[in-house]
Amino acid sequence: MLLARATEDKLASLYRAGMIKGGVFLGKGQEALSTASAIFLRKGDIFGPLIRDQAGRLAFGDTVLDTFRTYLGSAQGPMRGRDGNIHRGRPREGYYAMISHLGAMVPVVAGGLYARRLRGETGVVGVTSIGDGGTSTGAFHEGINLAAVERLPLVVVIANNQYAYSTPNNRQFACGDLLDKAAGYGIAGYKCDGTDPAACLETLHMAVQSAREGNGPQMVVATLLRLVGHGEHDDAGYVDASLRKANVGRDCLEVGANQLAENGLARPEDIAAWTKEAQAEVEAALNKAQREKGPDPSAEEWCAISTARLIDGHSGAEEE
Ligand SMILES: Cc1ncc(C[n+]2csc(CCOP(=O)(O)OP(=O)(O)O)c2C)c(N)n1
Repeated sequence: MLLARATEDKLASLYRAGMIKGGVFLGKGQEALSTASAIFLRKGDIFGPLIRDQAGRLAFGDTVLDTFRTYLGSAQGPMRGRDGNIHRGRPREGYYAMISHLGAMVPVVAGGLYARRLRGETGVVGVTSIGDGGTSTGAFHEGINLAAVERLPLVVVIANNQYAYSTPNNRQFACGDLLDKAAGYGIAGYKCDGTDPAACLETLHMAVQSAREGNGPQMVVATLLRLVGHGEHDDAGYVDASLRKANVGRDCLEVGANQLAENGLARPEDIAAWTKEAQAEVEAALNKAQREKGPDPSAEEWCAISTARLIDGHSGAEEE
């Protein structure tokens, strides 16, 4: 969580300094949920992150260096400097590159799980994330419906951050609670406080374990507030001020620090030291990525995405 926050703070300042091309979408306030989404996955599992999942990406094994390489367009990044900032992954390792069309990751991860089943692999779990807005899309419905009928080991994590971009919940869905959708699909559902790291860990542990044990798809709905705009271009002026002061507006990093202190697991000075460590790791990765070259279209295959090397999860830069 600390590493994700330090990484994203740096990305925000690079964006403001005009050093990043394209959008920057941050997960501030969603780190507890995002980390918990990926931390119980093992080698061989599938993780299909969404825009606000920097923390989950790191928990699944992505590196801060690959993060900066992608944002700065380094040819040594996983997408060889050829794709958008958040569309990075290593598909062969079960780390799927995000698709911007909302909802699409649900059927894609469901399809990945189905393919594993056909290959005879067992005990695999796939986790994917979606926002409250994304739950209104057809792809979300189709993906979960298929997973439910096939009883695929899919965990769908819904971050209800109160707004779909600037559209509030009451203009987005008419069911009393997003969790009601789980019953509609005939799958298990859990609710949790997305600002509470211990609650997120407990809930995701339960959901991932249940999917792994063969109980079919699991839906987790976490309530929180996005502490930044939809993207760095958005000042989030539409957010109701009372929400920021409410429980839902708490910063999960502060909640986590208090939980650690209350349980005698870490003192504030430990957290300060870990924060410094994270910042140093971020600086080192940024310095390295900044010195690397971008792609050279005249020197390599233009359609990078179709290359076997990329699908294999190698940047190709290792051999250069
Ligand atoms: C199918 C589709 N429709 C519209 C968009 C444009 N779009 C990008 S983000 C967004 C809002 C997403 O809301 P939510 O899922 O709640 O996520 P949040 O940004 O609030 O975290 C929209 C409408 C899109 N990417 N895909």
